Amino acid sequence: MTKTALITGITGQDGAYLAQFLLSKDYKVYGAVRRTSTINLGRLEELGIARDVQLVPFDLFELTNIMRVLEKVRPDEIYNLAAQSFVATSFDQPIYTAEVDGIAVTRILESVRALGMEKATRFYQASTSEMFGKVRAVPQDETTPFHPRSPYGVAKLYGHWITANYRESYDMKACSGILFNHESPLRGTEFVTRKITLAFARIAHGEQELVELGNLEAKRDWGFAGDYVQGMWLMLQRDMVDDYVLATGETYTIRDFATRAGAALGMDLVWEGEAERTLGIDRKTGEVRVRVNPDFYRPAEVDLLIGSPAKAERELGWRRRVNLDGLVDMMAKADHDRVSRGRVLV
Ligand code: NDP
Ligand code: GDR
Repeated sequence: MTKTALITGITGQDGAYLAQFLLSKDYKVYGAVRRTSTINLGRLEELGIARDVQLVPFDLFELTNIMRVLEKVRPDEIYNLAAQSFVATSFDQPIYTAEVDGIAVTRILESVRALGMEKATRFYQASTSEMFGKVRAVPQDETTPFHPRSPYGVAKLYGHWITANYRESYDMKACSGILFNHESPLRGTEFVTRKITLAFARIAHGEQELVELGNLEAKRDWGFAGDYVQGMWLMLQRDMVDDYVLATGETYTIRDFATRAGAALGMDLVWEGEAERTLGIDRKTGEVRVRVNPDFYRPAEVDLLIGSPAKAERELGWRRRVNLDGLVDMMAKADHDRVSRGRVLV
């Protein structure tokens, strides 16, 4: 029988890949979208699925609206991916971030319960490695204590625990995926990986002179978003739902990522500002100028993320297929190609 899924955040990176994956499994896919003057369908269009999903107006602040949508759609599975997802912005908009990434999760869970749908509807919450924050263990897994370092991480921790609370209190099939950074050609341009690949592509085409970055020494465990959305689905298919880490088990600095992105386009880098001083790299040889601008530093940083996907591999049979070089190559070439064609997804 055809299953029905409701995805919040369907216009974002993960929402688009998840919708594509669920459609390939014959799901009827509803996308919950907030009303804006122009709905951002760029990613769904790029994947060629904009017409295959049913969009429903949905506001995370409006309980009555959430209830009406759930009553109409009656989803077998809800994937709550909508969020103010940019860590840096959460320092400037901490209260808004708490509402959207934290309290709104309760609005959805409470709506499911109030409608008596808790036995029929499964719920996935998009939790994050940002909840680990300050390094307490390496690698981080489902047993590692949390110590978030941003308003985003704190808000997501609330969403994480309220999901566990509804599972334990009301026997709901609700779980969280604790996902480490995952990227793709559909990544937002404010995140460091895509900021780098897009800037390098523009520099290669003479459209930009240099790129300014913040902390080059932070380490991240980067995977491919297409692999991670499959893990979300696997989590909701279990009889006993549970929380899982999805990660690659490898970690690299921002500087490593930039160097590899340059190599993917056959370009050497010139490091300027703080980077030149601290790295002692010869300025004269490169073609791409990377300047460190402290304006991009965060009030508190997460220095090292590296996750263990062992539980997901063992219990869900989840495997990531794309490694860092594959990911960098995919993103660098996609942006190079887009800039060549004058069609950049931003
Ligand atoms: P994106 O930033 O690409 O997408 C965010 C989505 O949330 C968009 O569809 C956006 O809609 C929607 N949204 C934002 N604010 C609101 C709001 N106030 N009301 C309704 N919808 C809103 O994020 P990703 O796809 O990368 O991430 C998906 C989820 O996974 C997020 O919850 C994120 O925090 C979490 N996560 C992501 C990781 C990653 O590495 N990508 C890792 C771990 C967790 P619009 O198009 O209208 O702006
Ligand atoms: P992150 O991703 O904060 O890990 O959150 P982001 O790409 O924004 O930052 C990663 C690291 O790079 C450093 N950095 C810069 N970051 C940005 N954005 N721009 C820069 O110029 C820059 N220079 C250095 C940052 O300081 C940081 O250390 C992402 C989001 O998708 C979250 O929603 C998700 O929960 C986590 O990943 C897991």
